[in-house]
Parts: sequence; structure tokens; C-alpha cells
Amino acid sequence: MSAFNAIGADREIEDEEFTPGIEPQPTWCPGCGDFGVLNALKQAMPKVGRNPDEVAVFTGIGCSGKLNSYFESYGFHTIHGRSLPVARAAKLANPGVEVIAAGGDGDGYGIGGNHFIHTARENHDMTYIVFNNEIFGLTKGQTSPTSPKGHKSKTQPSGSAKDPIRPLTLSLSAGASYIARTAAVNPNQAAEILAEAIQHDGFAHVDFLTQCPTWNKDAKQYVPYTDIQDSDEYGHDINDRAEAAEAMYDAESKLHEGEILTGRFYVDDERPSYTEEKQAIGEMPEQPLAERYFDEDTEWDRSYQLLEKHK
Ligand SMILES: Cc1ncc(C[n+]2csc(CCOP(=O)(O)OP(=O)(O)O)c2C)c(N)n1
Ligand code: SF4
Ligand SMILES: [Mg+2]
Repeated sequence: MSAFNAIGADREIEDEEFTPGIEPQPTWCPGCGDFGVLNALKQAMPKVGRNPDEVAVFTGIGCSGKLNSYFESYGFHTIHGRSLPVARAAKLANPGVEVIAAGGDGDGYGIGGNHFIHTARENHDMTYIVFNNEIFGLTKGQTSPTSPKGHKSKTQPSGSAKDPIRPLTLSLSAGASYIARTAAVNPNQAAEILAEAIQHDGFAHVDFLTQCPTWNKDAKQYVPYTDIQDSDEYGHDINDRAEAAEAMYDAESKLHEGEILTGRFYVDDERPSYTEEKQAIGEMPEQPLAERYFDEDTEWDRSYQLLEKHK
């Protein structure tokens, strides 16, 4: 990709286009689940028909925050817990851009938890991937909001006295309109779920289970897992809020008992996004606010083409 290209024509897109040519190879530890997110995201892009120029990835701080260094697209490595407000601004200014925010469980459910709740509540049109390894990885294994009760770490040597957060349930009550859980050990499902989340109009939250073999050796590697959509035992109506809440509670209770339930938990295709709500009350224009440099012929212009292409 050359920076500041014109909008790409419709064409077949290869996942390898999302591998940067000049960036260093990932510095994640061998066996890290973060590789699973990167690969799934690359595989999702041909499914959604976006080329690298049409995507912007916003990350927080953590091992997970390195995602956009290894993924060819526009990117912004923000500060700890703050990927969502930056991503929201970008989407509001340039609605044709495919906005993806990503970060760790500490980043998104801890320090950035308030942004998570309110971005879900407002149903901003973006995908939010949370790398859930149940610890602070980058800072060497401290207890995080998703660490199980009793989990021992340098910050909680006698074991955590706290119940872990329930991210799926929290997301539902906050207002996210697409909620799924997948795992790095399940690459095909992960790529499908990310593609769906990206195509969803509204706030799509994917809790992505990622093993950290370096600092969380006690953690399960998230196998064996059950895909709730493939299971007669667990299938529920993903459009039914009450049934989704029950399925989420079940999955979150079983996670630390060694039963890993993954799949789509809730989808609401009817709810308008924040941009649509603001346009409906006349507080946002139909045309993109952002200007973008295309080429010598058109120079700076608002990103109408991008918006038109992906309407
Ligand atoms: C404001 C602020 N507080 C604390 C830190 C230190 N810090 C960096 S990454 C991190 C936690 C990372 O954990 P998580 O978000 O789960 O990401 P992971 O490394 O596990 O992918 C912390 C506390 C920081 N960079 N900025
Ligand atoms: S410390 Fe853990 S989360 Fe970070 S790169 Fe290594 S294995 Fe991955
Ligand atoms: Mg983490």
C-alpha cells in the first residue's frame, strides 16, 4: 500500500496485503495468543472487502496494543485505556473508514472501562476487540479485571480476593449491539466472527480469549472449547436479549471451571448507530467532516467516495 492512495476499486483482496512490508516482525512471545488475533483479523479483511487504505486500527497500551504495528492499515497507538474515544472521533469525522479498536483486558475492562461502557451505550459504529488473557501481560503478569478469583500474581501473592468482571454481561447491559466471544485457538471461528463484527452497523464487541504462556502459566489454553452455534446443548436465540443474557452468564460462570463457550451471544441489527441518531436530530451532517488527500486531480476533498463505496 502506498500511503494516501485514492480509494481502491472493488477487487479481490488477499489477507497478505495486511502484512506490513517495512515493519519489524511481531515481538510477541512464542505461543502468545495475540498472534491468533492478528491472523484472524487479516483473514477477516478479504471477507469484508476492505483494502488497507480503508481501515484504521486504534490500540491501547499492552502487548495487545502492538497489533497495529503488525497490521497494514492506518493506525493510532493511543494511551492506556483510551483507544475507544480516539476511535470514536475518527469514525464520526470520517464515517466511510472501517474503524477497529483493540486492546487488552486491563486496558479495556480496567483503566478504560468507562469508555467501554459509554461507547457501547452510544452504539458507535466500530469493532472493539479485547485481547482477554486474564492478566496484565506487558507489565509482567499482574492481576487484571478478568483474572479468576484466587489467581496468584506478584500484585496478589495470596490470590485475588475479587470475582472477575463479566465482560459479555457488562457489554449487553451497557448497550453493545453485537457481542461475541472467540479464542486464539479457534482460528476459523475467530476470522468469521471478526468479519461479522466488522460488517455489523453499530458497536460490535468481541471478547477474544488469548493465552499468555509467559506470565499466566496457570491459565487454561482455552481448549477444548464449544462453539455455542454448533452445539444442541447451548444454542439460544441471539436476537433475544433475555436469552442472550442467560447464555452469557452461563459462559462467564463456566470459563474458570474449564468449560470454554465461544460464539455469537447477542446481535441487534435494528438499533441505530450513534451517527444515525445524531443525523436524525440534525446534529450531524450527512457528508463526512474529514478531508483527505487523494491525488493530484482531486487533492483535498471530503471522503465521499469512501462513504459511497461502503454504504
Ligand atoms: C496510564 C497508564 N497506567 C499504567 C500503565 C502501565 N501499563 C502498561 S500496559 C499495562 C497493562 C496491560 O495489560 P492489558 O491491558 O491486559 O494488556 P496485555 O499486555 O495483557 O495485552 C499497564 C498497567 C500505562 N502505560 N499507562
Ligand atoms: S507477555 Fe504474554 S501477552 Fe505479552 S507477548 Fe508474551 S505471551 Fe503474549
Ligand atoms: Mg491482558
